[in-house]
Formats: sequence, structure tokens, C-alpha cells
Amino acid sequence: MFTTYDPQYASNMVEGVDTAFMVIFGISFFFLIGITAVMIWFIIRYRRNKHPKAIQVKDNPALEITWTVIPTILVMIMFYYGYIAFSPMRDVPSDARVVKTVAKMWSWEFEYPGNKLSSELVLPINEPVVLEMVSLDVVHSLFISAFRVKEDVVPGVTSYMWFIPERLGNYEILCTEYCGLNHSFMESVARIVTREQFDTWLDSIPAATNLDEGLVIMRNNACTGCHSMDGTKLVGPSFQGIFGRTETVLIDGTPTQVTVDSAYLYRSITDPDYEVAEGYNRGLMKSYKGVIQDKDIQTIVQFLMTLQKE
Ligand code: HEC
Ligand SMILES: [Cu+2]
Repeated sequence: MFTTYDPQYASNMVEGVDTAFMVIFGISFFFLIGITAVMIWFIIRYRRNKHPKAIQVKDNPALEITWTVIPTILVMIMFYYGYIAFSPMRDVPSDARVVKTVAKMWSWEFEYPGNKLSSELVLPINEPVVLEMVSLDVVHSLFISAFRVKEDVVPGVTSYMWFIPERLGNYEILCTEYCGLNHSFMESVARIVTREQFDTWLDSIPAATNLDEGLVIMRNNACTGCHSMDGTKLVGPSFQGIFGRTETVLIDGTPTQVTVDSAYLYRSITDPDYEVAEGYNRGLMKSYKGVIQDKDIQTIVQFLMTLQKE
């Protein structure tokens, strides 16, 4: 599914990061081998039957200066290459295309101009892009390893990353900050296409205003992080066919049959711990009473009522 290795760089950030990596790796490798060799040599040379009495060696200024100056120079060399790679990453070109990126348990959402939402990051080749990233719940981290870019997404903060995709293909997007139960499923794909393909794709996406208002409110409140619409069990029950279905709920621990109607839906949102859907944990969903305006809760209920079971 994903484009495999090709000597041609996939983004403008690859060269700097790979150079810094090879410099640090090279220096570390040299010392790993060097220190191990010296250690083995000392073990043999100064073994007890050759040197039965240890001698205290004191004050060797030449040696001390050497082992201070050389590592300082090496660390500065590593810093230099790291800085050369890092500094352009913070310097976003003014003509970069802005894609708003929303991280939530446990999916990525990319928002294009005109209120167009996509779960895949589709981008035209050779054009700079900046992702403006927010989180709706906990700390996530967006990582596109082929592009050598990675940035944390922290609730309450807008972070950003930019790059120029330079090779066509599909590249894996991962969340690299452990963010709960389905963290390992929090993945997506960066699809790099030609400009014409990109324009056609963008035209084909319906604007989010065409989405049901109730669904928009649910997305904004991260309900969809715990509830799927397609039957998948997440943290909470799926909303697929929820209206009119008969299910078992626990009231004070006593199993009770209910048929889902609008009153039940309203109660589930405002007092989720009263009736707890069987097989799910109490206390995970907080009450949204006073968090979401009452009229918006009514709108959600109306939207959920359209999801009837066949
Ligand atoms: C942190 C995860 C989480 C979030 C966020 C969350 N829920 Fe829930 N929800 C649950 C769990 C777990 C249950 C099942 C236990 C229960 O009934 O309290 C549940 C139950 C429900 C039910 C009853 C489902 C059934 O089959 O009986 C409804 C309706 C519901 N949630 C709506 C919402 C809405 C609307 C939002 C957003 C405003 C929301 N939830 C946000 C976890 C969540
Ligand atoms: Cu995550």
C-alpha cells in the first residue's frame, strides 16, 4: 500500500535530517568500537597477575584538556548538523498551503479551504504545505517518516509543521505519542499526487456545511472519537442503527431492556452513568449537560434519530 524506498528524496527535509543522523551515528559508532577495543586491551594488559598492585594516577593536565576539548568539538559538530536540519523546519514559507489538522482519539482529520474534511492528507507534489495542528483531547504526535517530519499535537496549543513533498506516492502517517487504547490504529496516509489530480480530488469533496449540523457538533465535541458511525466498537457503542434498537442497559447494576428513543438518547448524553450500555464501562463518558448547549444536544439527538436500524 505504501511507496517503498527510492533513492530520490521524498521531501525537502530528508537531506538535512539524514545528514545529521549519519554524523551522530558515525561519531557514536566510532566511539563504540574505539572504547570497546581500548577496554579489552586494558583488561589484558593490566590484568592482576601482571599488575598485582593498583597505582593512583593524579593530575595529568594534558590528558584532561584533551578529553574535554575533543568531546566539546564533537558535540558542537553534532549540534551544527542538527541545527542546519532543524532551523528550516521552523521557517515556514509564506506561500505554503495551509491544511488544518485535527488529532483526536484515535484518528486524524485534515481540513482544506472551503470546509472540506478528509481523513487522508492529499497534497500536490512540489508545493510547500504547512499543517496547523490542534488536538481535541490528549497529546498526539504526527509523524511522516518518509518525509522526516514529526511534531507533537498538544491540547490548547496550535503547533505546526511544514515541508515540500517531492515524490509521488503514498506515505504512512502515524501517531507517535501513546494516546490510549486504540493508539496503534491512529494512522493515515499522505497521498502525493500531481496538481491536476489534487484539484480534481478537492473538487470532489463535499463542503462540511453539507454535513448534518448534529454531526458537526459531535465532531467538534470529539464524540466521534469514542463512537463510530459504521458499527465499529470503540470506547463506546457504535451509533450505527442506534435509533429504535433494543438493548440491555444496567441501571444501578440491574440489567434492563430499553428501546432507544429520543428521551433515552438525551439522557445518555446528559446523564451517561444512569443507564450504562451493557458491555461498556461506566464513568468513561462524562456528562455533557452544561458543556454543550441544550439546543445543540437536541440537534445531536435529532441527528442520531436519523440513524435508524434497517
Ligand atoms: C471518552 C469516550 C466517550 C465520549 C467522548 C463520548 N462518549 Fe458516549 N458513551 C461512551 C461509553 C463508554 C458509553 C457506554 C456506557 C454508557 O452508556 O454510559 C457511551 C454511551 C453513549 C450513548 C448510549 C449508547 C447506547 O447504545 O446506549 C449515547 C447516545 C452517547 N454515548 C452519545 C455521546 C455523545 C453525543 C457524545 C459527545 C457529545 C459522546 N457520547 C461522547 C463513551 C464516550
Ligand atoms: Cu494519538
